[in-house]
Amino acid sequence: MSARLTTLDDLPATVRMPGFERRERGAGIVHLGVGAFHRAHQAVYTDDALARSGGEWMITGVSLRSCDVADSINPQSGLYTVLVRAGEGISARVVGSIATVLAAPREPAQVLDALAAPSTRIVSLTVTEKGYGFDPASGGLDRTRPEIIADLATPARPTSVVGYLVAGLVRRRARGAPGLTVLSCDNLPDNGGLVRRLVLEFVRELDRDLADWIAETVRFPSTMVDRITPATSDETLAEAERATGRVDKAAVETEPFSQWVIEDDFAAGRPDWEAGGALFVASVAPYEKMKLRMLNGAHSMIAYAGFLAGHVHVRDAMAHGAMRVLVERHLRDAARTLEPVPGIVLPDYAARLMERFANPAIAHRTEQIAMDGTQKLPQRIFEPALAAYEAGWPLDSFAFATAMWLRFVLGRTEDGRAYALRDPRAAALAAATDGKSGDAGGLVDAVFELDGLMPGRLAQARPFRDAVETRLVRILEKGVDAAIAREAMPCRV
Ligand code: CS2
Repeated sequence: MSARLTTLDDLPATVRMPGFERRERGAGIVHLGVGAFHRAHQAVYTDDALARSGGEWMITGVSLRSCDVADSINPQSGLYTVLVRAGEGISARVVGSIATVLAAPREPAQVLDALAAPSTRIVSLTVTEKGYGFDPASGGLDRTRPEIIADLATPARPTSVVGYLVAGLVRRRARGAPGLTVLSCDNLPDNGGLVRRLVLEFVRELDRDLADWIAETVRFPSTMVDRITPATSDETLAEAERATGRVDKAAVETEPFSQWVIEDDFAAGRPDWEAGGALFVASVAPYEKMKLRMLNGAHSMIAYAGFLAGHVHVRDAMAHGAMRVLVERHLRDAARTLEPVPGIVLPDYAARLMERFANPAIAHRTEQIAMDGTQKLPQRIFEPALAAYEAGWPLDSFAFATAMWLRFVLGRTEDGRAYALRDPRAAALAAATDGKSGDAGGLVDAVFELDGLMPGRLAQARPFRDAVETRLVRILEKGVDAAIAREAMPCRV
Protein backbone atom coordinates (compact mmCIF):
# COMPACT_ATOMS: atom_id res chain seq x y z
CA MET A 1 0.00 0.00 0.00
CA SER A 2 1.32 3.47 -0.90
CA ALA A 3 2.04 6.24 1.60
CA ARG A 4 -0.51 9.00 2.11
CA LEU A 5 -0.15 12.23 0.16
CA THR A 6 1.13 14.61 2.85
CA THR A 7 3.99 16.48 1.21
CA LEU A 8 5.18 17.24 -2.29
CA ASP A 9 8.42 15.31 -1.78
CA ASP A 10 9.34 12.62 -4.27
CA LEU A 11 6.21 12.73 -6.37
CA PRO A 12 6.67 11.26 -9.86
CA ALA A 13 7.92 13.74 -12.46
CA THR A 14 4.74 13.18 -14.48
CA VAL A 15 2.66 14.85 -11.78
CA ARG A 16 2.36 18.63 -12.01
CA MET A 17 3.04 20.40 -8.71
CA PRO A 18 2.06 23.75 -7.23
CA GLY A 19 4.32 26.40 -8.76
CA PHE A 20 4.75 28.34 -5.52
CA GLU A 21 6.10 27.90 -2.03
CA ARG A 22 3.04 27.14 0.11
CA ARG A 23 4.70 28.13 3.38
CA GLU A 24 5.23 31.66 2.12
CA ARG A 25 1.60 32.38 1.28
CA GLY A 26 -1.00 33.53 3.77
CA ALA A 27 -4.75 32.97 3.64
CA GLY A 28 -7.07 35.49 1.97
CA ILE A 29 -10.09 33.47 0.83
CA VAL A 30 -12.71 31.61 2.83
CA HIS A 31 -14.63 29.20 0.64
CA LEU A 32 -17.97 27.77 1.75
CA GLY A 33 -18.72 24.35 0.20
CA VAL A 34 -15.41 22.61 -0.52
CA GLY A 35 -16.92 19.87 -2.68
CA ALA A 36 -15.41 18.27 -5.75
CA PHE A 37 -16.42 21.18 -7.97
CA HIS A 38 -14.58 23.78 -5.92
CA ARG A 39 -11.49 21.60 -5.83
CA ALA A 40 -11.59 21.09 -9.60
CA HIS A 41 -12.35 24.70 -10.44
CA GLN A 42 -11.75 27.78 -8.26
CA ALA A 43 -8.98 26.15 -6.21
CA VAL A 44 -7.14 25.32 -9.45
CA TYR A 45 -7.42 28.90 -10.73
CA THR A 46 -6.14 30.09 -7.35
CA ASP A 47 -3.22 27.66 -7.57
CA ASP A 48 -2.35 29.16 -10.97
CA ALA A 49 -2.71 32.69 -9.62
CA LEU A 50 -0.45 32.00 -6.64
CA ALA A 51 2.14 30.49 -8.97
CA ARG A 52 2.15 33.41 -11.39
CA SER A 53 1.60 36.40 -9.16
CA GLY A 54 1.82 35.34 -5.52
CA GLY A 55 -0.32 37.25 -3.03
CA GLU A 56 -1.91 36.19 0.23
CA TRP A 57 -4.67 34.16 -1.31
CA MET A 58 -4.53 30.71 0.21
CA ILE A 59 -7.98 29.21 0.75
CA THR A 60 -9.55 28.25 4.06
CA GLY A 61 -12.25 25.81 3.06
CA VAL A 62 -15.44 25.37 5.04
CA SER A 63 -17.82 22.42 4.89
CA LEU A 64 -21.17 23.48 6.25
CA ARG A 65 -22.76 20.08 6.72
CA SER A 66 -20.29 17.27 7.00
CA CYS A 67 -16.81 16.61 8.30
CA ASP A 68 -15.78 14.30 5.44
CA VAL A 69 -13.74 16.71 3.34
CA ALA A 70 -11.96 18.15 6.41
CA ASP A 71 -11.14 14.65 7.60
CA SER A 72 -9.78 13.57 4.24
CA ILE A 73 -7.85 16.68 3.23
CA ASN A 74 -6.42 18.01 6.53
CA PRO A 75 -4.21 14.95 7.15
CA GLN A 76 -2.83 15.73 3.66
CA SER A 77 -1.96 19.35 4.64
CA GLY A 78 -4.65 20.50 2.22
CA LEU A 79 -2.97 18.82 -0.76
CA TYR A 80 -5.01 16.82 -3.25
CA THR A 81 -4.86 15.53 -6.81
CA VAL A 82 -6.88 16.76 -9.76
CA LEU A 83 -7.15 14.12 -12.47
CA VAL A 84 -7.98 15.55 -15.86
CA ARG A 85 -9.59 12.86 -17.96
CA ALA A 86 -10.07 12.83 -21.69
CA GLY A 87 -10.23 10.16 -24.38
CA GLU A 88 -6.48 10.61 -24.97
CA GLY A 89 -5.56 9.81 -21.39
CA ILE A 90 -5.26 11.14 -17.90
CA SER A 91 -3.05 13.83 -16.44
CA ALA A 92 -2.53 14.43 -12.75
CA ARG A 93 -1.82 17.61 -10.89
CA VAL A 94 -1.41 18.19 -7.17
CA VAL A 95 -3.06 21.43 -6.10
CA GLY A 96 -1.68 23.44 -3.18
CA SER A 97 -4.00 26.42 -2.81
CA ILE A 98 -6.15 25.01 0.00
CA ALA A 99 -4.50 25.61 3.37
CA THR A 100 -7.02 23.83 5.54
CA VAL A 101 -10.69 22.86 5.72
CA LEU A 102 -12.96 23.64 8.68
CA ALA A 103 -16.06 21.56 9.37
CA ALA A 104 -18.76 23.96 10.54
CA PRO A 105 -20.77 21.39 12.52
CA ARG A 106 -17.66 20.62 14.59
CA GLU A 107 -15.95 24.01 14.81
CA PRO A 108 -18.46 26.80 14.19
CA ALA A 109 -16.46 29.37 16.16
CA GLN A 110 -13.38 28.87 13.96
CA VAL A 111 -15.54 29.36 10.88
CA LEU A 112 -16.82 32.67 12.22
CA ASP A 113 -13.27 33.70 13.14
CA ALA A 114 -12.09 32.95 9.62
CA LEU A 115 -14.94 34.98 8.11
CA ALA A 116 -14.17 37.89 10.44
CA ALA A 117 -10.38 37.81 10.06
CA PRO A 118 -9.10 41.11 8.60
CA SER A 119 -6.91 39.05 6.25
CA THR A 120 -10.01 37.50 4.64
CA ARG A 121 -10.79 39.55 1.58
CA ILE A 122 -12.98 37.16 -0.40
CA VAL A 123 -15.66 34.74 0.76
CA SER A 124 -16.55 32.49 -2.15
CA LEU A 125 -19.33 29.92 -2.28
CA THR A 126 -20.31 26.70 -4.05
CA VAL A 127 -23.24 25.55 -1.97
CA THR A 128 -25.59 24.36 -4.79
CA GLU A 129 -28.82 26.03 -5.82
CA LYS A 130 -30.72 24.86 -2.78
CA GLY A 131 -27.98 26.03 -0.42
CA TYR A 132 -29.02 29.68 -0.63
CA GLY A 133 -32.38 29.21 1.08
CA PHE A 134 -34.28 31.49 -1.28
CA ASP A 135 -37.91 31.42 -2.22
CA PRO A 136 -38.08 31.11 -5.99
CA ALA A 137 -41.47 32.83 -6.10
CA SER A 138 -40.19 36.06 -4.54
CA GLY A 139 -36.43 35.75 -5.05
CA GLY A 140 -36.08 36.64 -1.35
CA LEU A 141 -35.40 34.55 1.74
CA ASP A 142 -37.46 31.38 2.07
CA ARG A 143 -38.88 31.89 5.53
CA THR A 144 -40.38 28.42 5.59
CA ARG A 145 -36.92 26.79 5.65
CA PRO A 146 -36.13 25.51 9.14
CA GLU A 147 -32.50 26.66 8.97
CA ILE A 148 -33.52 30.21 8.00
CA ILE A 149 -36.13 30.36 10.77
CA ALA A 150 -33.55 29.11 13.28
CA ASP A 151 -30.85 31.54 12.14
CA LEU A 152 -33.15 34.55 12.28
CA ALA A 153 -34.01 33.53 15.86
CA THR A 154 -30.40 32.94 16.98
CA PRO A 155 -28.18 34.77 14.47
CA ALA A 156 -25.02 34.33 16.56
CA ARG A 157 -25.23 30.55 16.15
CA PRO A 158 -25.88 30.15 12.43
CA THR A 159 -26.26 26.96 10.43
CA SER A 160 -27.38 28.28 7.03
CA VAL A 161 -25.17 29.82 4.34
CA VAL A 162 -26.76 33.25 4.62
CA GLY A 163 -26.70 32.97 8.42
CA TYR A 164 -22.95 32.30 8.38
CA LEU A 165 -22.26 35.15 5.96
CA VAL A 166 -24.20 37.58 8.12
CA ALA A 167 -22.71 36.40 11.42
CA GLY A 168 -19.23 36.76 9.89
CA LEU A 169 -20.01 40.28 8.68
CA VAL A 170 -21.41 41.26 12.09
CA ARG A 171 -18.10 40.25 13.65
CA ARG A 172 -16.05 42.03 10.99
CA ARG A 173 -17.83 45.28 11.60
CA ALA A 174 -17.57 44.92 15.37
CA ARG A 175 -13.82 44.49 15.20
CA GLY A 176 -13.37 47.24 12.60
CA ALA A 177 -12.22 44.87 9.84
CA PRO A 178 -12.66 46.11 6.29
CA GLY A 179 -15.39 44.99 3.89
CA LEU A 180 -14.83 42.16 1.50
CA THR A 181 -16.16 40.44 -1.59
CA VAL A 182 -18.77 37.68 -1.49
CA LEU A 183 -18.36 35.60 -4.63
CA SER A 184 -21.12 33.15 -5.47
CA CYS A 185 -20.00 30.39 -7.84
CA ASP A 186 -23.26 28.46 -8.21
CA ASN A 187 -25.33 27.88 -11.33
CA LEU A 188 -27.95 30.54 -10.67
CA PRO A 189 -28.81 33.58 -12.74
CA ASP A 190 -27.37 36.79 -11.27
CA ASN A 191 -25.86 34.76 -8.44
CA GLY A 192 -24.12 37.81 -6.98
CA GLY A 193 -27.32 39.88 -6.96
CA LEU A 194 -29.20 36.98 -5.38
CA VAL A 195 -26.83 36.49 -2.48
CA ARG A 196 -26.66 40.26 -1.90
CA ARG A 197 -30.42 40.44 -1.70
CA LEU A 198 -30.62 37.50 0.73
CA VAL A 199 -27.89 38.86 2.99
CA LEU A 200 -29.45 42.34 3.12
CA GLU A 201 -32.93 40.98 3.73
CA PHE A 202 -31.64 38.86 6.61
CA VAL A 203 -29.61 41.69 8.12
CA ARG A 204 -32.40 44.24 7.92
CA GLU A 205 -34.33 42.15 10.42
CA LEU A 206 -31.44 42.41 12.87
CA ASP A 207 -29.73 45.73 12.46
CA ARG A 208 -30.43 48.43 9.88
CA ASP A 209 -27.05 50.14 10.40
CA LEU A 210 -25.30 46.93 9.62
CA ALA A 211 -27.33 46.64 6.42
CA ASP A 212 -26.08 50.08 5.36
CA TRP A 213 -22.49 49.13 6.19
CA ILE A 214 -22.79 45.96 4.10
CA ALA A 215 -24.37 47.77 1.20
CA GLU A 216 -21.44 50.20 1.23
CA THR A 217 -18.45 47.97 1.92
CA VAL A 218 -19.27 44.49 0.62
CA ARG A 219 -19.23 43.69 -3.10
CA PHE A 220 -21.22 40.82 -4.61
CA PRO A 221 -20.00 40.24 -8.17
CA SER A 222 -21.75 37.59 -10.29
CA THR A 223 -19.83 34.75 -11.89
CA MET A 224 -20.34 32.02 -14.44
CA VAL A 225 -18.46 28.83 -13.59
CA ASP A 226 -18.05 25.77 -15.76
CA ARG A 227 -16.22 22.48 -15.46
CA ILE A 228 -17.94 19.11 -15.60
CA THR A 229 -16.92 17.37 -12.39
CA PRO A 230 -18.52 14.07 -11.44
CA ALA A 231 -18.69 13.11 -7.79
CA THR A 232 -15.46 11.47 -6.62
CA SER A 233 -15.74 7.67 -6.64
CA ASP A 234 -13.53 4.83 -5.42
CA GLU A 235 -12.30 4.61 -8.99
CA THR A 236 -11.15 8.27 -8.82
CA LEU A 237 -9.16 7.55 -5.67
CA ALA A 238 -7.62 4.40 -7.17
CA GLU A 239 -6.67 6.29 -10.32
CA ALA A 240 -5.11 9.11 -8.27
CA GLU A 241 -3.04 6.56 -6.39
CA ARG A 242 -1.89 5.00 -9.67
CA ALA A 243 -0.89 8.41 -11.01
CA THR A 244 0.87 9.82 -7.93
CA GLY A 245 1.97 6.75 -6.00
CA ARG A 246 0.20 8.19 -2.94
CA VAL A 247 -3.05 7.46 -1.19
CA ASP A 248 -5.18 10.58 -1.68
CA LYS A 249 -8.59 10.66 -0.04
CA ALA A 250 -9.46 14.10 -1.40
CA ALA A 251 -8.72 13.53 -5.10
CA VAL A 252 -11.15 14.76 -7.75
CA GLU A 253 -11.56 13.96 -11.42
CA THR A 254 -12.70 16.39 -14.06
CA GLU A 255 -12.64 17.23 -17.76
CA PRO A 256 -10.00 19.27 -19.64
CA PHE A 257 -12.40 22.17 -20.31
CA SER A 258 -12.72 24.91 -17.73
CA GLN A 259 -14.29 28.36 -17.84
CA TRP A 260 -14.79 31.16 -15.34
CA VAL A 261 -16.31 34.51 -16.20
CA ILE A 262 -16.35 37.03 -13.37
CA GLU A 263 -17.80 40.48 -12.94
CA ASP A 264 -14.85 42.70 -12.11
CA ASP A 265 -16.14 44.31 -8.92
CA PHE A 266 -14.03 43.46 -5.87
CA ALA A 267 -13.90 45.29 -2.55
CA ALA A 268 -10.35 44.46 -1.50
CA GLY A 269 -8.40 43.00 -4.38
CA ARG A 270 -8.41 39.53 -5.87
CA PRO A 271 -6.01 36.83 -7.02
CA ASP A 272 -4.61 36.94 -10.53
CA TRP A 273 -7.19 34.37 -11.66
CA GLU A 274 -6.46 35.33 -15.28
CA ALA A 275 -3.41 33.12 -14.78
CA GLY A 276 -5.75 30.12 -14.99
CA GLY A 277 -7.73 31.62 -17.88
CA ALA A 278 -10.51 33.46 -16.01
CA LEU A 279 -12.23 36.22 -17.94
CA PHE A 280 -13.14 39.48 -16.17
CA VAL A 281 -16.06 41.35 -17.69
CA ALA A 282 -18.43 44.20 -16.88
CA SER A 283 -21.53 42.00 -17.17
CA VAL A 284 -21.69 38.25 -16.71
CA ALA A 285 -25.37 37.91 -17.62
CA PRO A 286 -24.98 36.84 -21.28
CA TYR A 287 -22.42 34.15 -20.38
CA GLU A 288 -24.47 32.95 -17.46
CA LYS A 289 -27.64 32.59 -19.55
CA MET A 290 -25.75 30.77 -22.28
CA LYS A 291 -24.29 28.29 -19.85
CA LEU A 292 -27.47 27.75 -17.85
CA ARG A 293 -29.70 27.31 -20.88
CA MET A 294 -27.36 25.38 -23.16
CA LEU A 295 -25.04 23.31 -20.97
CA ASN A 296 -27.17 22.91 -17.86
CA GLY A 297 -30.50 22.80 -19.74
CA ALA A 298 -29.28 20.04 -22.04
CA HIS A 299 -27.72 18.30 -19.06
CA SER A 300 -31.04 18.19 -17.21
CA MET A 301 -32.83 16.89 -20.30
CA ILE A 302 -30.17 14.17 -20.68
CA ALA A 303 -30.39 13.40 -16.97
CA TYR A 304 -34.16 12.74 -16.91
CA ALA A 305 -34.59 11.08 -20.31
CA GLY A 306 -31.28 9.25 -19.97
CA PHE A 307 -31.84 8.00 -16.44
CA LEU A 308 -35.32 6.72 -17.29
CA ALA A 309 -33.99 5.02 -20.42
CA GLY A 310 -31.37 3.20 -18.35
CA HIS A 311 -28.32 5.30 -19.25
CA VAL A 312 -26.21 5.45 -16.11
CA HIS A 313 -23.84 8.13 -17.40
CA VAL A 314 -24.20 11.16 -19.64
CA ARG A 315 -21.68 9.60 -22.03
CA ASP A 316 -23.90 6.51 -22.40
CA ALA A 317 -26.86 8.67 -23.40
CA MET A 318 -24.60 10.48 -25.90
CA ALA A 319 -23.74 7.13 -27.49
CA HIS A 320 -27.42 6.58 -28.24
CA GLY A 321 -28.39 7.92 -31.68
CA ALA A 322 -31.81 9.32 -30.83
CA MET A 323 -30.58 10.94 -27.63
CA ARG A 324 -27.77 12.68 -29.56
CA VAL A 325 -30.33 14.09 -31.97
CA LEU A 326 -32.35 15.39 -29.04
CA VAL A 327 -29.34 16.96 -27.35
CA GLU A 328 -28.44 18.76 -30.58
CA ARG A 329 -32.01 19.97 -30.91
CA HIS A 330 -32.06 21.16 -27.33
CA LEU A 331 -28.86 23.13 -27.79
CA ARG A 332 -30.24 24.76 -30.94
CA ASP A 333 -33.55 25.67 -29.32
CA ALA A 334 -31.85 27.03 -26.21
CA ALA A 335 -29.32 29.03 -28.27
CA ARG A 336 -32.18 30.68 -30.13
CA THR A 337 -33.36 32.28 -26.88
CA LEU A 338 -30.02 34.02 -26.22
CA GLU A 339 -28.71 37.46 -27.00
CA PRO A 340 -25.27 37.50 -28.66
CA VAL A 341 -22.53 36.53 -26.22
CA PRO A 342 -19.31 38.55 -26.60
CA GLY A 343 -16.50 36.48 -28.10
CA ILE A 344 -18.59 33.32 -28.47
CA VAL A 345 -19.99 31.70 -31.61
CA LEU A 346 -22.97 29.76 -30.31
CA PRO A 347 -22.90 26.89 -32.85
CA ASP A 348 -19.23 26.34 -31.95
CA TYR A 349 -20.09 26.41 -28.27
CA ALA A 350 -22.83 23.83 -28.94
CA ALA A 351 -20.44 21.60 -30.90
CA ARG A 352 -17.96 21.75 -28.03
CA LEU A 353 -20.71 20.79 -25.58
CA MET A 354 -21.55 17.74 -27.68
CA GLU A 355 -17.92 16.64 -27.39
CA ARG A 356 -17.73 17.39 -23.68
CA PHE A 357 -20.92 15.46 -22.90
CA ALA A 358 -19.62 12.51 -24.92
CA ASN A 359 -16.17 12.46 -23.23
CA PRO A 360 -15.67 8.70 -22.81
CA ALA A 361 -13.36 9.15 -19.83
CA ILE A 362 -15.86 11.07 -17.66
CA ALA A 363 -18.37 8.97 -15.73
CA HIS A 364 -20.97 11.62 -14.87
CA ARG A 365 -24.05 9.95 -13.48
CA THR A 366 -27.42 10.99 -14.86
CA GLU A 367 -28.86 10.40 -11.40
CA GLN A 368 -26.48 12.99 -9.93
CA ILE A 369 -27.62 15.69 -12.35
CA ALA A 370 -31.27 14.70 -11.91
CA MET A 371 -31.38 15.72 -8.26
CA ASP A 372 -32.90 19.03 -7.14
CA GLY A 373 -34.99 19.51 -10.27
CA THR A 374 -37.22 22.14 -8.66
CA GLN A 375 -34.13 24.24 -7.98
CA LYS A 376 -32.55 23.79 -11.40
CA LEU A 377 -35.33 23.69 -13.97
CA PRO A 378 -36.59 27.28 -13.56
CA GLN A 379 -33.40 28.83 -14.97
CA ARG A 380 -32.44 25.89 -17.19
CA ILE A 381 -35.75 25.01 -18.86
CA PHE A 382 -38.67 27.22 -17.85
CA GLU A 383 -37.11 30.64 -18.46
CA PRO A 384 -35.90 29.77 -21.96
CA ALA A 385 -39.25 28.04 -22.61
CA LEU A 386 -41.04 31.28 -21.76
CA ALA A 387 -38.69 33.28 -23.97
CA ALA A 388 -39.32 30.83 -26.83
CA TYR A 389 -43.07 30.92 -26.26
CA GLU A 390 -43.19 34.71 -26.29
CA ALA A 391 -41.10 34.87 -29.46
CA GLY A 392 -43.10 32.15 -31.23
CA TRP A 393 -40.18 29.72 -31.46
CA PRO A 394 -40.38 25.93 -31.07
CA LEU A 395 -41.23 24.66 -27.60
CA ASP A 396 -40.68 20.95 -28.25
CA SER A 397 -37.30 20.55 -26.52
CA PHE A 398 -38.42 22.38 -23.40
CA ALA A 399 -41.73 20.49 -23.32
CA PHE A 400 -39.89 17.19 -23.78
CA ALA A 401 -37.46 17.91 -20.94
CA THR A 402 -40.35 18.97 -18.68
CA ALA A 403 -42.38 15.85 -19.50
CA MET A 404 -39.37 13.61 -18.75
CA TRP A 405 -38.88 15.39 -15.43
CA LEU A 406 -42.57 14.85 -14.57
CA ARG A 407 -42.15 11.17 -15.33
CA PHE A 408 -38.99 11.11 -13.20
CA VAL A 409 -40.84 12.71 -10.30
CA LEU A 410 -43.03 9.60 -10.06
CA GLY A 411 -40.05 7.92 -8.41
CA ARG A 412 -40.17 4.55 -10.13
CA THR A 413 -38.44 3.20 -13.24
CA GLU A 414 -40.45 1.42 -15.92
CA ASP A 415 -39.34 -1.94 -14.55
CA GLY A 416 -40.70 -0.98 -11.15
CA ARG A 417 -37.53 -0.01 -9.29
CA ALA A 418 -38.18 2.76 -6.77
CA TYR A 419 -35.61 5.54 -6.36
CA ALA A 420 -35.46 8.44 -3.93
CA LEU A 421 -36.48 11.82 -5.23
CA ARG A 422 -33.64 13.97 -3.95
CA ASP A 423 -35.15 17.43 -4.05
CA PRO A 424 -35.85 19.96 -1.29
CA ARG A 425 -39.43 20.10 -2.54
CA ALA A 426 -39.82 16.32 -2.71
CA ALA A 427 -42.72 16.38 -0.23
CA ALA A 428 -44.63 18.99 -2.24
CA LEU A 429 -44.00 17.04 -5.44
CA ALA A 430 -45.15 13.80 -3.84
CA ALA A 431 -48.32 15.48 -2.56
CA ALA A 432 -49.01 17.03 -5.97
CA THR A 433 -48.52 13.79 -7.88
CA ASP A 434 -50.10 11.41 -5.39
CA GLY A 435 -52.57 9.05 -7.05
CA LYS A 436 -52.01 10.55 -10.50
CA SER A 437 -49.30 8.29 -11.89
CA GLY A 438 -51.44 7.29 -14.87
CA ASP A 439 -53.08 10.66 -15.42
CA ALA A 440 -50.84 12.87 -17.57
CA GLY A 441 -53.19 15.87 -17.58
CA GLY A 442 -53.65 15.73 -13.82
CA LEU A 443 -49.91 15.50 -13.25
CA VAL A 444 -49.19 18.46 -15.49
CA ASP A 445 -51.86 20.60 -13.82
CA ALA A 446 -50.80 19.72 -10.29
CA VAL A 447 -47.10 20.38 -10.83
CA PHE A 448 -47.58 23.50 -12.98
CA GLU A 449 -49.55 24.99 -10.10
CA LEU A 450 -46.76 24.59 -7.55
CA ASP A 451 -45.79 27.94 -6.11
CA GLY A 452 -42.74 29.61 -7.55
CA LEU A 453 -41.79 26.78 -9.86
CA MET A 454 -42.72 28.24 -13.19
CA PRO A 455 -43.19 31.79 -14.36
CA GLY A 456 -46.97 32.37 -14.29
CA ARG A 457 -47.03 33.29 -17.98
CA LEU A 458 -45.52 29.94 -18.87
CA ALA A 459 -47.76 27.89 -16.57
CA GLN A 460 -50.74 29.53 -18.25
CA ALA A 461 -49.45 29.18 -21.80
CA ARG A 462 -51.78 26.60 -23.32
CA PRO A 463 -49.43 25.56 -26.17
CA PHE A 464 -46.68 24.75 -23.67
CA ARG A 465 -48.97 22.92 -21.29
CA ASP A 466 -50.41 20.87 -24.14
CA ALA A 467 -46.99 20.10 -25.57
CA VAL A 468 -45.91 18.75 -22.19
CA GLU A 469 -49.09 16.74 -21.74
CA THR A 470 -48.90 15.15 -25.22
CA ARG A 471 -45.40 13.97 -24.43
CA LEU A 472 -46.24 12.74 -20.98
CA VAL A 473 -49.17 10.73 -22.38
CA ARG A 474 -46.77 9.13 -24.85
CA ILE A 475 -44.21 8.35 -22.15
CA LEU A 476 -46.83 6.82 -19.85
CA GLU A 477 -48.57 4.85 -22.60
CA LYS A 478 -45.79 3.83 -24.98
CA GLY A 479 -42.79 3.96 -22.69
CA VAL A 480 -39.67 6.07 -22.39
CA ASP A 481 -37.72 4.46 -25.25
CA ALA A 482 -40.58 4.85 -27.70
CA ALA A 483 -41.10 8.45 -26.60
CA ILE A 484 -37.42 9.22 -27.16
CA ALA A 485 -37.46 7.57 -30.61
CA ARG A 486 -40.62 9.40 -31.62
CA GLU A 487 -39.27 12.72 -30.40
CA ALA A 488 -36.04 12.28 -32.35
CA MET A 489 -37.77 11.27 -35.58
CA PRO A 490 -41.22 12.82 -35.49
CA CYS A 491 -41.95 12.11 -39.18
CA ARG A 492 -40.85 8.51 -39.39
CA VAL A 493 -42.15 6.81 -36.29
C1 CS2 B 1 -24.85 19.69 -13.73
C2 CS2 B 1 -23.76 20.70 -13.38
O1 CS2 B 1 -25.29 18.49 -11.76
C3 CS2 B 1 -25.72 19.33 -12.55
O2 CS2 B 1 -26.83 19.83 -12.43
O3 CS2 B 1 -25.62 20.20 -14.78
O4 CS2 B 1 -23.17 20.39 -12.17
C4 CS2 B 1 -22.71 20.81 -14.48
O5 CS2 B 1 -21.96 19.63 -14.60
C5 CS2 B 1 -21.78 21.96 -14.24
O6 CS2 B 1 -22.54 23.13 -14.12
C6 CS2 B 1 -20.75 22.09 -15.36
O7 CS2 B 1 -20.06 23.26 -15.21
